[in-house]
Amino acid sequence: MRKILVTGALGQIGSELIVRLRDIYGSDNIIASNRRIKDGHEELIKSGPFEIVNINDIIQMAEVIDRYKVNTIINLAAILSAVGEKDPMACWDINMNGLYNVLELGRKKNLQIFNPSSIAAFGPSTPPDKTPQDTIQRPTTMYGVTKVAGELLCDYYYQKFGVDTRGVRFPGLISYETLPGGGTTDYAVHIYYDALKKGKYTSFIAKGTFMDMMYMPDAIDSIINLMEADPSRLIHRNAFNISSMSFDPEELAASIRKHIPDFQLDYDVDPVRQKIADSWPNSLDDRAAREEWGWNPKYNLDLMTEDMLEKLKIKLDIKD
Ligand code: AKB
Repeated sequence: MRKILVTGALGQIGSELIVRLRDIYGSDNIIASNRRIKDGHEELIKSGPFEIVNINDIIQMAEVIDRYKVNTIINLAAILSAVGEKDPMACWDINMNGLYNVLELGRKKNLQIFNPSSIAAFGPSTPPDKTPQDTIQRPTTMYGVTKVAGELLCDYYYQKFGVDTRGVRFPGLISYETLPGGGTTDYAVHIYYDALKKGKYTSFIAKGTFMDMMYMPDAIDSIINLMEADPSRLIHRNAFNISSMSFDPEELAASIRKHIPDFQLDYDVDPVRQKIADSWPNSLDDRAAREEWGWNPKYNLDLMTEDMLEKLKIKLDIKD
């Protein structure tokens, strides 16, 4: 029986992953954790075990792992790209020193570990279109540096100590439950809120900037399917390219206009986030994930837009 500790559980991914994991494995077997309580997550906190855990405190983490007999960690605690550029040292501390603690506990206590990487693990010298699974990785953000180093560290713990580490390179993730916290791809979430609330959106990412994106239900499936995959089929383990769509702000706006015909998009480009976006690939080649563990996303841009608008209308209490 799995006993899973999820770090960063009150973030954009965690808040939806916890619900799915509790459905599949049983509420008592999923220990949600976060470094602090955040408003708006009362229901999640009450729906099963919840602990305050700081991944930089290995003693605190070890105590929680022992108390609940945890055998799996899904490590979602991280600082994202835009915030990482404002405070690179904090980004390194949480993303790398925190991961090191997670891996050390994995080694000492024989745990399976999922640690997400990102399209940010690539940089301006990476082939930008249909970026291969194995290619040049010279990122130019601190977040990207921690993601490449994290991929390598997870590989090392598998090869040297046999720790069952696994991970994917997430693209921009779009969801309606919890807002993303300080990434470059966040515009693709904010646009849906403003489309419904104001009928217009000012994008901080420029027209013509293509990035890979994914709807949250597919991202959640990727974590669960990879963790459950037959290990003998995994060649890459820690850094699978996964992708379900690639678009620029104009294509996203066109998809929204199929439901809100008067929706207006204009631009006030943020040079910091634009520079980050320009350093990332336009689209990834995800054949290794498809071949090694059956990655097969369900949502394309229009299916995602339809569902996002429908769910957000309910959440924001917007009547037709
Ligand atoms: C970010 O924009 O920083 C994240 C990511 C692509 O990893 N959404």
